[in-house]
Amino acid sequence: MAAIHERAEYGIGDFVLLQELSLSAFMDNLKLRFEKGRIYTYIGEVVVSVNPYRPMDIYSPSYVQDYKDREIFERPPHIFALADNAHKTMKRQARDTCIVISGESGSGKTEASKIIMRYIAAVTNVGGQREVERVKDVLIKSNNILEAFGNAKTNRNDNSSRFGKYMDINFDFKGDPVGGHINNYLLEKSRVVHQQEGERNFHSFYQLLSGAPENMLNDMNLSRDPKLYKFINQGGDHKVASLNDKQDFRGVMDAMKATGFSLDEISTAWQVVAAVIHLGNIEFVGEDQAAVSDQGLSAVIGKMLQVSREDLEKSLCSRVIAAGGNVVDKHLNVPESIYAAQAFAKAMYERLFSWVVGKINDAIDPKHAGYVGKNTVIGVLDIYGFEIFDNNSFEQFCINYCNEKLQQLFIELVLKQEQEEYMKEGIEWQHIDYFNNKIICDLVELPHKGVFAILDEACLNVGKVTDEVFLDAMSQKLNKHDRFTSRTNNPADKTLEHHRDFRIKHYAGDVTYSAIGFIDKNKDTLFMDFKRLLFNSANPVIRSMWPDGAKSVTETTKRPVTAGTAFKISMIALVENLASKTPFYVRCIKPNEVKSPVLFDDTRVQHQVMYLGLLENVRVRRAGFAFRMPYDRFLKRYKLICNETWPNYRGQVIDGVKVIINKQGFSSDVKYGKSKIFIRSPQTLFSLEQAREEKMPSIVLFLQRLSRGAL
Ligand code: AD9
Ligand code: MG
Repeated sequence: MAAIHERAEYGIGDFVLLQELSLSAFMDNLKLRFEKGRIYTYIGEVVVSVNPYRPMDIYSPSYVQDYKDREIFERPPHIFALADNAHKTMKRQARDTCIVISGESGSGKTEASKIIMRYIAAVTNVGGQREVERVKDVLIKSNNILEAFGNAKTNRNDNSSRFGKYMDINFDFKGDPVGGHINNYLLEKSRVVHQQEGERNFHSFYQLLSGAPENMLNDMNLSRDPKLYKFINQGGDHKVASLNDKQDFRGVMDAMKATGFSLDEISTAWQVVAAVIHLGNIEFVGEDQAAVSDQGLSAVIGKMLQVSREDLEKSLCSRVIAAGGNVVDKHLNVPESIYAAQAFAKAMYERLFSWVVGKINDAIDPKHAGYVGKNTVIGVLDIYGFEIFDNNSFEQFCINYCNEKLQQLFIELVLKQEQEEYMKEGIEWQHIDYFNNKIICDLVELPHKGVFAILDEACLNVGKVTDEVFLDAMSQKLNKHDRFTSRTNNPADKTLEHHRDFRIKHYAGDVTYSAIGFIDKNKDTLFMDFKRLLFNSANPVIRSMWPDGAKSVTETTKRPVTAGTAFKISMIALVENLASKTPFYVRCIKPNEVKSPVLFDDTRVQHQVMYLGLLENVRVRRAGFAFRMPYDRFLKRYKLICNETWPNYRGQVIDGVKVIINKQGFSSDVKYGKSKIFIRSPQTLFSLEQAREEKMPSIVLFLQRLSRGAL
């Protein structure tokens, strides 16, 4: 209905209202709206958002006021309306809600999540309680910190989230935020040691080098030039036009202080970042037994981590192992030491990131804020989008699996919700077919025969644990699966260039993965030596990041859960959590590959519209009943089009609604539910709205005369 509040030149504000539903009609409308700067369009209550790639003047306080406490159809489509709806539902019905933001890399998910958080912050705490203000401040500023340590420039997005984030915001009974909690998912830590051409390491590295004061860098023996450091110079040019590393460094420092990080904690965080940078430049010499070639460099790393140079070098060049009850030192050769140094750098950074998330969680823990009463939550999910790179590895596999899970949830909930609403209101329901991507989720996650299970099994192999073994096992077990291909299964397929490639037909497109590195990344082993080294650091903050370093060498430990399985478990839990809440959806679309504010790439957009199932979404809304509205709202809105109900109807609300419908001749197009009227066709709604528009001038005149006392 939102379209009615906009001029026709902006297209239709709700796809449900398209005169005739076809892919081309959908595309034309989306394109027209994008070109007119209307980036939001509804499908019922779902918000479709097209990345404008330019600052938009639609988030100011006056817009906030426009959307506050309004119904979704009262104003032009906006993500504020969705945020308001989620907040209202949570507050009025004391129900947990969640906002699921999906779309491919660079489509605007993270921006959407920040806009939603800022809206919620703007409309709450009118009483100005200090603690609530603090919580809101931390919630918003935490984004700076998380993005610094968890985002990076990729070839898809200058500010790409390289971790998944689910944030619960807790509200008290008045609807004010009193705390929150962040769950983070699988940081892409391989980036710490390796970047593809055109990409960067995490922002934090460049922020430190550009933004840290001279004396701080001197203390860290660092130069300002990222080109000098191997772990952060592999992608080529490190300058990103859309980012200001120097300024962002200051922003992160302020945010850390506001969040309650102590000065010691802040400097430790940057020392770990510095240690990782230096670790990238360490080199090893020696025949069978590796030794660090530049002891000056290991001394600097030791200083950063507050461990002795000797202990550090020992951890890099040897391994303590328990053999037959004896504890022995096993020397590493040069390749093994290089491998160890990389594993160490990745693990250090990952621990740092989790520790940062933990600190933010401490600061926003509702209990910490003294809040112990019952509270409801709004969960906001902003997770890495579906991605296809030139070279896709274990990380892309996990990220794309995650997107499959979310798509599956969308399918289930959108259908489930409709079905439940009809049942609740006692209305018959008509089924619409979807492409169901469950088959792909199963391909990845099923016990024994899914990719993760096959991978785990390959990792357990004694002796020949290689990526080839894993690929062979997949080729055998998934031979019949029409969503899986490898060279073994399909030798004629020349698109699988490398014999170690395999391809999955995802709901969002075909992705060719290289099996190289899957075993290693899945096992994710870090020698105990490093854990122990940092557990014994003289710096208590570093020690606190490595509590598991306390174990003794001979202590037998259970085989740790593999990275893939851990990810799978966390995704299943996430989906269960989301399914238990009332969901709201933002479907983000990337208009082009070149970050242009004016280019609408039809082919790319059409592809996204198709795989996101947006057309089916509209069909579901239309096949049943395109519109539903509580009786009281309906009467209030349309009573002016009927003499019997204007200016006031004295009987039961539902009877008033029936009078209007019968008078207009629409009785065959509606059904009366328990609390709402259901309108089947958009045309009926058009006519009602038109009748209302036509009546408006005379009503306005009537009201004016009334106020002048002329009546
Ligand atoms: V990824 O999966 O994390 O790689 P996102 O999160 O979907 O991706 P992001 O929100 O980071 O994409 O958006 C990419 C860029 O698009 C932003 O850095 C902005 O420059 C631009 N963008 C996105 N949404 C908006 C908006 N509503 N207004 C203005 C926007 N610019
Ligand atoms: Mg993002």
